[in-house]
Amino acid sequence: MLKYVTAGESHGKGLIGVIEGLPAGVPVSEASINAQLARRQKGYGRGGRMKIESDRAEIMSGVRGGLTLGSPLSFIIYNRDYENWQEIMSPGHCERLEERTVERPRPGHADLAGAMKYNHRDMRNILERASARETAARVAMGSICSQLLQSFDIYIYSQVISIGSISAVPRIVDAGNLKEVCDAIEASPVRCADVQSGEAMMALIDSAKQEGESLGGSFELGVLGVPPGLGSHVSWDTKLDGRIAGALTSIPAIKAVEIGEGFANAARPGSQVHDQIFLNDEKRIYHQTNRAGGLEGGITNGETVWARAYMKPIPTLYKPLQTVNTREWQGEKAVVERSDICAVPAAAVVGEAMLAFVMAQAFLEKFGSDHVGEIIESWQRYHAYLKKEWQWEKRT
Ligand code: EPS
Repeated sequence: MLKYVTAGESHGKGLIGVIEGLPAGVPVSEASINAQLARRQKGYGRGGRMKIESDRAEIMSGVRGGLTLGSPLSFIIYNRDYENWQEIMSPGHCERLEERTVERPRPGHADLAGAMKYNHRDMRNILERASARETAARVAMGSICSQLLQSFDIYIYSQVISIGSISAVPRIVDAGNLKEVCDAIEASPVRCADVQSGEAMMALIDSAKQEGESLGGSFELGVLGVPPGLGSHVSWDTKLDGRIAGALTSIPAIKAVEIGEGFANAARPGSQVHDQIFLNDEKRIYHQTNRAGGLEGGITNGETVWARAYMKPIPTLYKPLQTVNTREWQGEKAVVERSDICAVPAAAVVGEAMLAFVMAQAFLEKFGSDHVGEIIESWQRYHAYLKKEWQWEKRT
């Protein structure tokens, strides 16, 4: 069973990740992890922290000579900002412990609920871990899962489809245009393939900044090259759509997820929702549409798996909201911590990481073994079976 854990506070020494259950023989490089970390740091609307950090993962275990060993893979990403916070965040004696105490919880943040649960009078003890900084470790973890999936020609993409009130028409991504669309997305500071909508999104972020506001939005994620048969209909926790939705809503500020055209489908009659099944010229089975997002009964059906995630605005507002001072017990404005105005483009990269994890987990459940070579054999055998018995063939 593939699993991972992260540790680390936003202004502590660094972020640590441990991944267990990876087979031996997966090509992994620090350079490819770091390329993903750099993508997460970008995005129009990010705050001052990203100017301090230059996130780099150092692999501590589980890889030798560029290949996984089958043992737990661990890595560390040092926080450069720790230099400025040592006397506040040190695990030992803190000279300036009281200096950045948080007692005015931000509505929408974990501050108050976490402080009540763990009995921390200083809510910094909550916000340091609740911070989206933790997602750097997830991106490092996810990039390793992506490297596994790529060995089997399975590719993940993301595109931003809205920021605040500005929406773009998402590009339909397939194997034929994957590179072209992804290049356009990467070139956009808001990860939006439509240049005009991207500019409108950036203008909206500029005005939100001036007004002391923050903004949410939404993004789409897709997985190309997925075989049918990942996940299962048999139990609530084996259904892959549920696992994807759970993984995506675990990303800070993600409050809704739709699989395929989930929201629009709820308003349509069945005949305009369900993807009809055809045979192509080579007598191979396929669905002409993909409103189901590549998942039926919680099982992949061989089409592109796709989902959309919806992010609320970041709870730190430079024009702070009303709250209660929990030391003085009087109404006051919430604390203002340095923050982003909009982090939807970065969240899309984190979404890719979470999706890579869930897909790699499901892939290993189906084809899993201790070594990549055996997985390749198992996948080839399964593909031959699908072709012979079910008229299904992987499209390139
Ligand atoms: C983030 C690091 C944080 C925030 C942001 C994301 O760093 P700092 O608190 O030092 O500015 O910029 O986190 C949040 C918006 C949040 O609400 O936690 C990062 O590395 O992505």
